[in-house]
Amino acid sequence: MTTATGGSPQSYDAIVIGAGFAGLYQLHLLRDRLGLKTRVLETADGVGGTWYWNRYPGARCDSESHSYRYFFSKELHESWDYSERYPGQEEIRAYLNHVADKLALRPDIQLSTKVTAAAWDEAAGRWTVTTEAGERFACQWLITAVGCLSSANVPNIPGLEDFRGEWHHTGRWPHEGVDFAGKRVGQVGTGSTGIQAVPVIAETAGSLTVFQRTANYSVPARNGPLNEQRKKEWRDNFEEVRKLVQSTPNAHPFRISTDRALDQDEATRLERYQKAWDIGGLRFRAVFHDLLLSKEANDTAAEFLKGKIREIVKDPETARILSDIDHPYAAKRPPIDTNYFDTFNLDHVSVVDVRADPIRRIVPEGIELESGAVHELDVIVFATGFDAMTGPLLSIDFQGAGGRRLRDDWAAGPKTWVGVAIPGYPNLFTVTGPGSPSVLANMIVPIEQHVEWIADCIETMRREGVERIEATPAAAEAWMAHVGDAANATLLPQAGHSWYLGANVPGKPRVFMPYAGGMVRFRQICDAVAARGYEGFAMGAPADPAAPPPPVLAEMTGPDAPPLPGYPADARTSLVEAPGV
Ligand code: NA7
Repeated sequence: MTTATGGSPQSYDAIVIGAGFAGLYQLHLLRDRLGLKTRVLETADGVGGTWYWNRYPGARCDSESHSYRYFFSKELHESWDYSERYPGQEEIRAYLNHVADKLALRPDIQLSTKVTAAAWDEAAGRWTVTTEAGERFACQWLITAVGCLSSANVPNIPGLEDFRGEWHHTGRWPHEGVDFAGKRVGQVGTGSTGIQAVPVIAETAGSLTVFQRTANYSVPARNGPLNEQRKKEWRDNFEEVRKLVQSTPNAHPFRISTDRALDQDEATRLERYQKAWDIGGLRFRAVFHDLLLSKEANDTAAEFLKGKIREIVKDPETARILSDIDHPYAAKRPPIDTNYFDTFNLDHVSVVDVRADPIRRIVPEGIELESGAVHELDVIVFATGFDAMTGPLLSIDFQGAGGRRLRDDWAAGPKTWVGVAIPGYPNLFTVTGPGSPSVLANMIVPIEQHVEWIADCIETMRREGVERIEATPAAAEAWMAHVGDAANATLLPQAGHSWYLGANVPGKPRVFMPYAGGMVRFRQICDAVAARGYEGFAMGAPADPAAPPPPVLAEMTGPDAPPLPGYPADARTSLVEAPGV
């Protein structure tokens, strides 16, 4: 392959950034359906996206394996079985490698290539994409498939550079693994990742100290192997599972009950919670319809789950710290686990409440708290999450029409039209960008929907001879207002420190980023946008800054919105039919 570090850039119809679930499928559609000369640029030296990087102990998907796979091809579906109820990191990576081979995608994927900048050339009507190595690519369409959770958030704790031991962030885990045997390990962070990692690290560590800033709920995953009959069932029921995940608001393969917690007597409620606890996983969220809509309803689930922590954890002070949870259940992403709380019953595992006694700094020997206490450590694991949703996009220096910069345009928070397009950035599409249901859903379903919508849009442009497309500022303003309204109709913003709001990254604007209106509604809105000739977009000319908001949004979300397919007629009167996890 020739490269161009000076002179003319290599020319493509489309460049896709990222080779995870989104990038692989986008390449397949653009190349094999539309016949576009397409190239995928990927930082890593393998495909897999988030599943390439997140190799920390216990890394596993919280979506059930029969739903965490592509649904666009029955043949592809039938060519792969997962082995467990929830797929582990290595198996998902193996699946994506299998897909890359099966669809012969590799020749058009350039690995070890980090995109650092992309600039729109108005005269040429093309993007110029620049990599860290100085290669340049030109393309008419630029698609980001960079994921929502790929910019690791290593907290800026003073003294880290002086630490004598080793430290790792879970999202940038060494490929050769980390040997914890007999070592004093400290883990910072108790989100979904930390909760998965604790029991596995504890298996070999000499001691494990968990530094908890915010206590968290967790429901047992009840993971286990799938027997041959189950595998066959998932293979044979492709159409049913596909229909199901495309019809639920959170794109998981189970329905959210239409019953309300507050309509039940206490005994029935507890029985339902216990049953869901026994079944395990994110299904707990689906027991009642009103869990994310009413604080009073949520309190009943929260109390049940806190009671479980106190029941499992033997030491009363440890149980108190772990169950001292300050936010409604599922207002932050609800973790699921394998033996998380039980692990604190082991003699060599302890929790430190760093809300009560915050981390002051890192010293050569370990972690020092405000009280002056020093925890001596050989290894620090940062399970401290990500600069979510905007981080991966803003790590690239996007320069749009007239030299405007995305970092400036999003200084007060991201703005997209239906999660896929940004005013001022023509012919740029963002798969699961801010404003997409993305992380509030089983990611595969929004990814497939976006990727297909983008391919359809480009196909339409080519058919109609339209060279340029750009979201209007009014459409993005209206969409982000709607994203805010959808979140505010739920308890989601009540977890003030969640990464949904950007609150986990100091200085990041607090804007609720994912769309909480549900995947079914979202798909319906996107379909209407396309069917009405791409409303909210300027086709073939720069967007008019004075253009009014697109009527499609008000019509699809207002009181006269069409019913949601498969839902009761009155569902349309509620902005949030039933939000995602
Ligand atoms: P999360 O959910 O953002 O969790 C990060 C954890 O790290 C959380 O407990 C944070 O506490 C904690 N944290 C972050 N910075 C610090 C500092 N400086 N000191 C102490 N504790 C800190 O990330 P995950 O990787 O677990 O999960 C991300 C998503 O990946 C997950 O939701 C799935 O969708 C997959 P805080 O709550 O901010 O007080």
